[in-house]
Amino acid sequence: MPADLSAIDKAKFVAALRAVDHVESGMKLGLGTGSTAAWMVRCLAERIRDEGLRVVGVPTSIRTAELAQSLGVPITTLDEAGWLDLTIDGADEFDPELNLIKGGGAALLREKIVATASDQMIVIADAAKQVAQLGAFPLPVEVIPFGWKATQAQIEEMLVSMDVLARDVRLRRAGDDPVLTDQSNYILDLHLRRIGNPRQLSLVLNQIPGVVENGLFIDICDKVVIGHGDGRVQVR
Ligand code: ABF
Repeated sequence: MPADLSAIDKAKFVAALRAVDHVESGMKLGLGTGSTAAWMVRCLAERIRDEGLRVVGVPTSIRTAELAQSLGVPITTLDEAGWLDLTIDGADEFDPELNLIKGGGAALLREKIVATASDQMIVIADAAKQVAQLGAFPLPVEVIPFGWKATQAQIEEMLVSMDVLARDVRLRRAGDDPVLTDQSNYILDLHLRRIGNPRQLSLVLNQIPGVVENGLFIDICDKVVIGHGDGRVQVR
């Protein structure tokens, strides 16, 4: 274990390390995005260097691709790889049914495409990501820039019609500019506090013209590896 890790980084590292134990030579992997997934890429790189592990990864973001390349983890495209054996990725929240909110890193579209093109998805997360009910984390929704304000208005109307209390629906900005995803789309963050029926909300959101994808991952995650600041690991 790297020295001088903060408690949160130790939690992320031990979760990543345990998840990488599931990786075998010959596997085609989905490589997640975010700081926890970055530890996973580093752990993979170490096994490739120390054990000669033979794997290829499909990155879920440009930044994960750059990290993997810098560390000598072979990467390819999803079209080249076809079906994947295992995707390892982070999450912003997970509930008792292992449903997730993802997209805090604005990578949810590629993450969902890669995760659903895999035999198995393992989420790696620090214990703070565990919730009884999804929604405290603002739900990211990827929308095309064309007519985004109309899309936002339709989302707000839909939430009212579903009696979903929306404190706010906000365009994600970096300074004054909208955040652009790797697909050059925008992200709207839905501040809902709690989501009573995530399955229904996910289905309805994606029917709204202009919505590309949302950050609810329903029935996609097979296992969550939970890291704790004291080095303990739990598997759900
Ligand atoms: C990515 O990892 C995003 O979908 C999610 O928002 C993020 C979690 O980031 P971190 O591991 O840095 O907490 O998959």
